[in-house]
Amino acid sequence: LKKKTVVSATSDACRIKSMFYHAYNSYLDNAFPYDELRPLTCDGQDTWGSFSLTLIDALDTLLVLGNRTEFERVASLLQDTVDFDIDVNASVFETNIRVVGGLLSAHLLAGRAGMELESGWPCSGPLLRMAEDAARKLLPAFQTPTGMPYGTVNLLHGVSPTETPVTCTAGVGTFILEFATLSRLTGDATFENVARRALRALWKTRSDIGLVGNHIDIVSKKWVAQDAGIGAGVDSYFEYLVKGAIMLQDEELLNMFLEYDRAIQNYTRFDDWYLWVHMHKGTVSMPVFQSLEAFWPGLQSLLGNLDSAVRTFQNYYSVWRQFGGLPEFYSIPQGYTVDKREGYPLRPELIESAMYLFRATGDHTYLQLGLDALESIERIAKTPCGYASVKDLRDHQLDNRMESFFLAETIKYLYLLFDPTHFLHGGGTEGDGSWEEGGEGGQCVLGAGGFIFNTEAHPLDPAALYCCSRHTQDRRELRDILINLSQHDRQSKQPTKETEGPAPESIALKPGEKKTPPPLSCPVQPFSARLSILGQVFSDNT
Ligand code: DMJ
Repeated sequence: LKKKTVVSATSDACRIKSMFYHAYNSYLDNAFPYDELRPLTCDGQDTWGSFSLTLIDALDTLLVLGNRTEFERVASLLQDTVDFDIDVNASVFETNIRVVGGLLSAHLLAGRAGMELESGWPCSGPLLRMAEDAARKLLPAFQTPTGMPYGTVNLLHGVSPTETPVTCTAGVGTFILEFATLSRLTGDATFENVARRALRALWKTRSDIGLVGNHIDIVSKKWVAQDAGIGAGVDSYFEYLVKGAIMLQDEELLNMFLEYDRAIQNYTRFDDWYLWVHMHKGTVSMPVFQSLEAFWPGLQSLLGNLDSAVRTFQNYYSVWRQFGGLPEFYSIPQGYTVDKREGYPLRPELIESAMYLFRATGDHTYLQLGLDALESIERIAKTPCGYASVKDLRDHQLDNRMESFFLAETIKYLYLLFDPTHFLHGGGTEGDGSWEEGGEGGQCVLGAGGFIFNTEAHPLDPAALYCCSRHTQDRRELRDILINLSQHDRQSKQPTKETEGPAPESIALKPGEKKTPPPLSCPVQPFSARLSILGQVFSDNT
């Protein structure tokens, strides 16, 4: 039985790879450098910007599938061809999760791809600089009285004076993973600070019963759309509170989520479905399941709420079986699709949850969903030129669009579902075998803390964040020491009176003194401790 499972897992992995290359090669042949492939007309179009979005989004999937040479080729192609200095109005949210997230993840995986790395990697590198460049273009959107960002920014000119101040909740609260990663890798705190400011401002706007709505005026702080739920417009805000808490070991974020979760369970959950309710009254406004909500069981499993995750997954899987895909909206009382929301744009969320739940339970139900998804997509959405969004699951009409998340997320999660020993799942042996240079002269066990996927399925490595923060801290300490030394040198040349004051506090650890260990630890000591070991040079003389 074991042998059979291995054989079929291998052939499933091959089928998923063929699916990827059918779409990917067609994008390169027919659509690059446009953002997206149009799979019915076999050409390309710009959608979310004008930055070869599909290629950026698909870059780390190449490595996930084991294609190091193509990963390296595309990484350098993107450096040569993509320019963010363009007069384009771009979504702050989409640019962050797809472009910044995609480049950050590729940067962090470059070591594993066997690419030549510059000496400061992972705290510097060309893909990191590209990610930073793109993220800087988004910063003007955060310059608002509340710190909550506008939804759209012009990459060249900043926020248009006529820009609407109404942003969806996810558009305010889905930055902490990418922005904290950027800050901690580069040492520039600006990104993490703006993301946190936005999160705190949003937190303060919750209703008396602890819920947030769907769209908010980021200047007046008034809720413009007051439907509270876990789907479209809100979803990744909750996801980032949980994943941000895990990646940054941050209790503030976790507590925010847990308080929301109490209200969500209380007001929106019925028979393990999640409905939409009025954020102030808690009364049901839409008894609808949205396909975007299917990330929730995966998130619950990350929090350890397995029973509830499994039951909710079963509800959503029953909808998949009914239609061979998840319609954008599904009316729970009617048990059918909602008018004008019958499409399935090849979204990843149910497969994503299946991956987490298979990892947590080992139950083959989740592999079955993976097989169902593979079959459906091949049968309904495949065209000679790629895979097309399904316009209507009832009659299988297609749309001339292949969203970049199909290669970034849907295929990646499918592949990872069928490869439970993949390095991205982390766990156990991973840290041992992967010593890699980190920071100048320092070593970090990259990957040792597992990986956190951003909401576009781009894996981020918490160990790299920790190691680069420490590297920055080391440099600051060294700078302070040198300043102290030069002051000390000057003072010692002055008459004795000047040197009689209290000794400046040593930066070295005192004998027996311990630093509180950080939640993730790298196998080297802080710079100050290393100095103190090297003959207590500074502590003895001060
Ligand atoms: C992706 O861009 C992201 O997963 C986002 O959080 C939600 N929408 C799509 C996938 O459905």
